[in-house]
Amino acid sequence: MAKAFSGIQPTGEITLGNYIGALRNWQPDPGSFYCVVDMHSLSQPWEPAELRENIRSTAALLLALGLGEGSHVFVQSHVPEHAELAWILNCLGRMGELSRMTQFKSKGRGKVDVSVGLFTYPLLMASDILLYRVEEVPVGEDQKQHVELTRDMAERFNSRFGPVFTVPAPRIAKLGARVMSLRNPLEKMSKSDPDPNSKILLSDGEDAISKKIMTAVTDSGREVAYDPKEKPGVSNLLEIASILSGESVAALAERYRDQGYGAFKRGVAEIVVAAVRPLREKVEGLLEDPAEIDRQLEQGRAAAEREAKPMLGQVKRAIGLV
Ligand code: AQP
Repeated sequence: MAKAFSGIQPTGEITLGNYIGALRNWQPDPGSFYCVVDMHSLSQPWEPAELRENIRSTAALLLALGLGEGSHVFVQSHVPEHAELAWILNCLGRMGELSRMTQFKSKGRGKVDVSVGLFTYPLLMASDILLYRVEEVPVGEDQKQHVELTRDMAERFNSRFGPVFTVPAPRIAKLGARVMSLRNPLEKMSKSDPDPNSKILLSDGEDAISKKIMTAVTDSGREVAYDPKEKPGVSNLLEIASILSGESVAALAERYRDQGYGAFKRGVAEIVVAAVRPLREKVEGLLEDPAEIDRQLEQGRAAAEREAKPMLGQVKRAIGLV
């Protein structure tokens, strides 16, 4: 199995989009590292108490997925090498390439009242990845451009200072790489979306999930068919149901074709509830044992430090700081 690194921001409660697009593809492997990237969440306004809570619940989720056993789970700010390498990459990255990042364009471009961190965070992300000599970065479609920037940074560094970094590649699933908002199927489902009905949270109970899916925006007509251009709402629900049930999109569309949107949505809700419930219960159980969470995070931190420290040392020697 290829060594992988990936991270998730504790910017809010984790959504089904995060799960389908990213977390589900994170494999436990002794050479892989998965991270709660808490420093990234400082790039947008935050509340300290909420952030503290979100770091803990996000870490509990990664541990509930079993990633702390076969691989390593840690919190980014516990390993200071991330911030140190980020400064070095800030001095090697270019304004022009960062200005082309679509996430910055959609969240901050043209506004003066946004943080400098929102502009430079792709270089912190590059540091996160490059410290661990990994080959793959399993992410959703929205992060592909940032992984490509990471590749560019690694190649530029290696050609100027010698072969220090492994050049990683994004790993993006064919289906579910961009789960869409339930309220606007032309926008991605986002944990920071203020509309609670736009997103399914992994902490949602059966009633909340059913209500959100039953009120999801669908398309005109009543035929259930997979057509992301003409029927983005129905196609989004078909993709979600297919990934979580293992049944093909074609088979699901065929079954519900003439049953109307009501019956289709009830079927999707059942599939989502069955997938989310065991995960939610595991997370709730873990959150009752904060000492166990801390113990596993400390193990993850120590493993991460063993990789990150010598890597940063090598970088410093290569660029002339040591
Ligand atoms: N809607 C989505 N569909 C598929 N994958 C998604 N991801 C996020 N939203 C979707 C993937 O989840 C991983 C962790 O995301 P992140 O914490 O880095 O934040 P993000 O990419 O900025 O997405 P969010 O969840 O919408 O956060 P906010 O609201 O803070 O911007 C990534 O691999 C991402 O691709």
